[in-house]
Amino acid sequence: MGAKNVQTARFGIVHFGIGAFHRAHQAWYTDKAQDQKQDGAGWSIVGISLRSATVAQQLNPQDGLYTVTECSPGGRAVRVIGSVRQVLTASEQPEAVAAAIAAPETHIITFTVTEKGYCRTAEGSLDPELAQEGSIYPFLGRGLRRRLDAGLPGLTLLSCDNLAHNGRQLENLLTAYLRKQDPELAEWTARTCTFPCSMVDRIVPATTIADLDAVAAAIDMEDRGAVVTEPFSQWVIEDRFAGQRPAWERVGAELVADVTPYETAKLRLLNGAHSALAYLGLEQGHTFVHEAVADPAIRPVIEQLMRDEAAPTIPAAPGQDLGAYADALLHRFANPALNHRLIQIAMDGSQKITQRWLETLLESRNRCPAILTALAAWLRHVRGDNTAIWGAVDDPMAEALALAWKGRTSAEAVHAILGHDGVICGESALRSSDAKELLALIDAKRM
Ligand code: CS2
Repeated sequence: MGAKNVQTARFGIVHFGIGAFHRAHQAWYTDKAQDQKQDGAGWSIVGISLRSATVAQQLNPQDGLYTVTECSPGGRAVRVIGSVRQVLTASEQPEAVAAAIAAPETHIITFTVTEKGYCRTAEGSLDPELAQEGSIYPFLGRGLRRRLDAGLPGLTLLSCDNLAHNGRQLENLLTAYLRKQDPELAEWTARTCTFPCSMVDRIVPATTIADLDAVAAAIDMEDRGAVVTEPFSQWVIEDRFAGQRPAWERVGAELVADVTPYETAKLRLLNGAHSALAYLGLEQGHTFVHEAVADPAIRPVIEQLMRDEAAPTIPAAPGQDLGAYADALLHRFANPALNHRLIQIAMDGSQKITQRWLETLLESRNRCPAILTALAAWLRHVRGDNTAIWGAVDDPMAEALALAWKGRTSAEAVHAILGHDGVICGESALRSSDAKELLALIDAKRM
C-alpha cells in the first residue's frame, strides 16, 4: 500500500461519519478524481468519527491508506485509496475538529452520519434533547464560528445520507440549532454556505474477519481499514457549491440541477425493497440479501413493491427508466459474492421507513399490499418476534416501540406507532383503509 502516491493537499474536505460507506463511496470518488486530475490541485479528506476511536486506530497507523474490494461473481478487484489524510475522534479531539473546519484550505464538509445522526423529532424538526454535545451540531457550530471570526469564506455542507431532500433537511436542522445558540452565525451560514442535496448509492456490507483475511491474502499485507463493496456505484449531486470542489464528474458522479427524481427512486425502490427484504427475510430464517431475494415467497412482494407501488409515485427525470432501474436492482441484490446481512439493514427501521415506505403509501393512488406486507413484518420485528434468533431490536426508538406493543392489541399498537401522534409518524400517518389492511396482515403472518 505504501506505493500509493499521497499528495500534499491544497484543498480539504472534512467528513463526518467515516464508516465503511464513506470509504467505499465519496473517498473512492475523491481518490479516483485525484488520479485523473489535470490541474495539479490536491484534495484530501479529514475523516471524523463522532464517538468511537476504532476507525482512527485502523487508519491512522496506515497513513490513511486502505483498500476497497469490489466483489462480484466474476471475482474481486482491489484498489488502494489514498484520499483520507487523517481520522479524528470527535469526542476525544473537539479542538482538532474545530480547527479542521476552520482551516483556510477546507471547502467542503460531507456527512454520512446515518438517519439518526440528524437528531430529528417524529415531525422532522430538530430535537433539542438529541442535538446536544456529541452530535454533529455543536462541532459544526464551533468550527463555523471560527471561520466567521477569521473572515474566511463559507463552505459547502453536503449530506450523503439516505434522507429525502437531505441537503434541505441538513440546512433546516442546522439553522434551527444555530438560531438558538448563535443567531449571528445562523445569519452568516445562510448567507455564505450551501447545502446541496445528493443521492448516494453503493451497497457496502459491514467488513468481516473473513473479508480482512481475503484482502491480506490478495495484497500480501494486513489492512485493518479494508472495506468490501459491489462493482456498482452512483452519486448524483445538486450543483450548488459555495466554493471549489474535486472534479468528481470526471470519474462518474453526475452534477445536476435537481436531484429529486434520482433520490426518490433510490429511497423508494432500492432502500424500500432492502428494508422489505430485511424484515420478511429474517422472518423466513434468511441471513443474506441474496438469499431473501431468491425466495419464491418473497421475490414477488419485492417486485410488486418496486414496480407497481413505488415507481408510479415518482415523476421520472428525462431518460430515467424506472422499470430498467428495478431490473438492475434485482440483479444487484442477487450478487452472491457480497454477503450483505439482512440484520444490518433491519437496524434503525424507525428512522428509515418514512422515506422508504410511508411516503409511497401516502402518495399512491392505489392499494399497496406489498408495502403493507413489509410494514406488518417490521411491526412484528419491533414487537420482538425475531429477537430469539436475531437478538435485541437495534433501533434508537426500540424501547418506545416495545412499549407501544406492551399489553396492547394490534389495532392499538398500530395506532400508537403509526397514528398521527404515533412513535414515528408525525406527518405521514397511515390512511384508515391502509391501517385496516395492515391489521389483517400483522395477525395473519403470511406473505
Ligand atoms: C441499506 C443501505 O442498510 C440499509 O438500510 O438499505 O445502506 C443501502 O445498502 C445503501 O443505501 C445502498 O446505496
